[in-house]
Amino acid sequence: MSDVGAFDAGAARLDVIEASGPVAVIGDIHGRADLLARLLAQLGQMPVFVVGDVCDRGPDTREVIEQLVARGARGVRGNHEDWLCQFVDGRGFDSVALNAMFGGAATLRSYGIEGRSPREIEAQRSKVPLAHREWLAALPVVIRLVVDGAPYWIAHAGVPLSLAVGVDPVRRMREILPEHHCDLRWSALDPDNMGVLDGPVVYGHVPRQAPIDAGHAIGIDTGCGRSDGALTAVILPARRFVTVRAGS
Ligand SMILES: [Mn+2]
Repeated sequence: MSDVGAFDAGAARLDVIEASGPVAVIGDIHGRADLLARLLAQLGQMPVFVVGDVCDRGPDTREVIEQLVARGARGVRGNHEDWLCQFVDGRGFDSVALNAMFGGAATLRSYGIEGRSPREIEAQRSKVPLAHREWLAALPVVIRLVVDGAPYWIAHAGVPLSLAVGVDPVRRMREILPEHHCDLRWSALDPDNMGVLDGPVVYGHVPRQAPIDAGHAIGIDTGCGRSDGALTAVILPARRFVTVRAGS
């Protein structure tokens, strides 16, 4: 993996966003532009956030990011955005993306980028439109989302229990991010091993058959990008799930 120390400034950023409900937080999309289009149509005009992992595996990451840019969606970066942010920022291509399990070849294909060597791939970076590069570069690692005055958190892999945040969670989060931001994108945790903050943490990262509301943590990765996967959003503050699946 890429060296944590080389990661860009956005990687350790927390954004605080205030919104009026309802808002939607969308789970891992993984290149399924078809499911995203159907989900966005169901969400109407409410503000949209993503929990990260918009890219890889599914066939059309380019169209996913195009829809998210057009929709004014914001969100956090997932572990799958690590290589893509690094690539589009000009910090080099990490060939871990070509691992079949990781699925980055599909992302490159969606942008018309051919070739197998890092050098060949890096030479085609400009095939990713500037608007997409800017959208990716702007993704923080954590969002504190205040909906109608009530706090929620968005972090791709949730917040580990060991990093549980104390009386001033925003300050504490900013303190832990420089050293621990990777944990918030890469840890594979179940809700029992996640910290209890001052509001629920909406997370993705670990595919589940159905979304889960565990009180302190709301898991919304329903395996989008896999053949039998579905795409889920949670509507806040109602904590209602909306799921679309292929062929339904
Ligand atoms: Mn994922």
